[in-house]
Amino acid sequence: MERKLEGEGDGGTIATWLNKHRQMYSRATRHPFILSIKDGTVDFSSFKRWLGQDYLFVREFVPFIASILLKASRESNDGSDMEVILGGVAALHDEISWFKKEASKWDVPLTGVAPQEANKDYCRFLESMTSSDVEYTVAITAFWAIEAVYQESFSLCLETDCKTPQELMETCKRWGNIGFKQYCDSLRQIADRHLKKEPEVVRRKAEEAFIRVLEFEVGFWNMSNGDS
Ligand code: HMH
Repeated sequence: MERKLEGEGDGGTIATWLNKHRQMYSRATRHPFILSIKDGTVDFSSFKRWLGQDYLFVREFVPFIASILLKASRESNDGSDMEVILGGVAALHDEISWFKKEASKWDVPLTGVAPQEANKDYCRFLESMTSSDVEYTVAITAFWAIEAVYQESFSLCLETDCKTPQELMETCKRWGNIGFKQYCDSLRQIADRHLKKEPEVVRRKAEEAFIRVLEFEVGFWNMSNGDS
């Protein structure tokens, strides 16, 4: 049953939220750390800290995605959601190999590295989202937001006239490329399709999860920059 949701245009729930929370979204996607990559002034020791910490994060991301895959498989639909998420799992597998290669290039150790506070907080949130009590719609909204922040951030560093250092181009392309953008758009469509059907209480939980992701992303960038 289609119903008109209050205060919502035709762009969907996420468009409404992006507009409502645009300041926070922009803090996450145009963080000084990303802007420093874009203008070529990035401190390489910050980049290396980010690399080591993000590897730890990505490893924690695996059970999170697995839990979403499980929830998607239990949804009664044609299985198209599951294929998109499965694509995400495959990309993550590749990403872990990439982190190892990149870390050895930069002499960043990956074993025995302690997660910093902001990373631990974020990973705890991921873990909380794996609970079977968390609705599929809420989890997939968080998933979309996590991927979208990286996509939007790193694609900024690929715009023309950027001074992104050559050594960081591969990193920026990993999340800033058009294929990753299309994948994020597919996640957004899935989230929007489910949000439309949910009662207000679940929609509110999903909005809350979206906002928390933005806060955690800002915290993660601050930590990478050495500001926390
Ligand atoms: C902190 N957010 C963080 N790390 C990532 N690798 C992504 C998002 C995207 O996968």
